[in-house]
Amino acid sequence: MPAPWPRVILHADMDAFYAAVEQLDDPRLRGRPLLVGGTGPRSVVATASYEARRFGVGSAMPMATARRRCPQAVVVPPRMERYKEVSRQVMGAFRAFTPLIEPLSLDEAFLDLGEQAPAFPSPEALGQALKDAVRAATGGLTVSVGVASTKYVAKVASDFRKPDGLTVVHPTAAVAFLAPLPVARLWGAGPKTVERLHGLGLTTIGEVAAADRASLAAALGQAGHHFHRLAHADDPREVVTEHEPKSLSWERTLDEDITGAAAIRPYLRAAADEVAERLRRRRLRAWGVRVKLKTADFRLLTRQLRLAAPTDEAAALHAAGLALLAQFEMADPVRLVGLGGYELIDAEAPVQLALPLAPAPAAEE
Ligand code: TTP
Ligand code: MG
Repeated sequence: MPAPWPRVILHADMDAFYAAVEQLDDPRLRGRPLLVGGTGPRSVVATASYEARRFGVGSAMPMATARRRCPQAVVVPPRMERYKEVSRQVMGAFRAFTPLIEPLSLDEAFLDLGEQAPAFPSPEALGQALKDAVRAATGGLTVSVGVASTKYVAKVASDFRKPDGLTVVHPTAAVAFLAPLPVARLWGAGPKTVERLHGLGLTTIGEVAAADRASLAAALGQAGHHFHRLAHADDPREVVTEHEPKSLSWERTLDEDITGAAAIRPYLRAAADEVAERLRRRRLRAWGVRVKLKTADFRLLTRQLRLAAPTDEAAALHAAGLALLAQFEMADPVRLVGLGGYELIDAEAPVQLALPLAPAPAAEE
């Protein structure tokens, strides 16, 4: 991955999510206009398949209107439990890339690839790998992905070529990427803001970027500063995960460079023993296992996976380490080997949850 990326942030958003799940589960619905929603007089469309969107129907439209515009559409009621299940598969696929995930809804999340990004040859390869992982985890669903160095630009980018899109915006190209887009694409700009911006003669994001910040602030208050910064692709917001990522790892810089999986394996054994012992000492278990290699020319390569169950056992960490090792291309000499556990949880927690409720003491006179 080329160096000039201060941060590598992905935004991923499933395509026509509820409708796509229905088409996945029922092949007869594939390729057809489909509306997901109720059919009562006050029902609205939750989402429409892309085949139906051509007829000008979409989310939040009254179902009656949508059916008038697209009478040939099949209408199916939502199955939330199933969408939640697929959402877990999708988020699980994301988690194999990074523990730094900020889900925004069932079908959408930010990912901060930080440490993991150097393992990919290019941002395009990274985005494609994420799309492939989602397709594999769900049995065939597509996701649109934006790759950028800020959350805002990544979000706009994921929407840029929907469905099944992949848009990479290099940090140096971000301002030019945003410039021709309408001001409604400024994050946080609702209809009122859009009207005010239009009133100032500003219809594109580029025009907002070129506008005088003081007059924007005079017209819009604090929001004026905010939109001016966004228009300059300036968005320092971090990807916020639910729990702080903690990890425990072991790594060694070797006295001599080594080459090939056979030479690396003994270090993974030692690392697994050490990490397991430290996990047990702190009463923690790891959901994730990561293997890190640094090549003789100082490239940092990582592979990680999420276990079926959290562990503090050396054998499980070692097995995961070996599986991860097999995913590297082992041609180059290596100067550092590491293995870590991440996404750590309290070892006691699941045990306590599994305990049956203590029976209430029998009342005795
Ligand atoms: P979105 O990601 O906004 O829409 P989408 O996935 O259907 O289509 P795309 O991203 O390709 O444009 O929302 C995700 C799901 O949330 C959507 O499938 C249905 C549900 N939803 C509603 O129930 N009501 C709504 O008004 C919206 C916008 C979404
Ligand atoms: Mg979506």
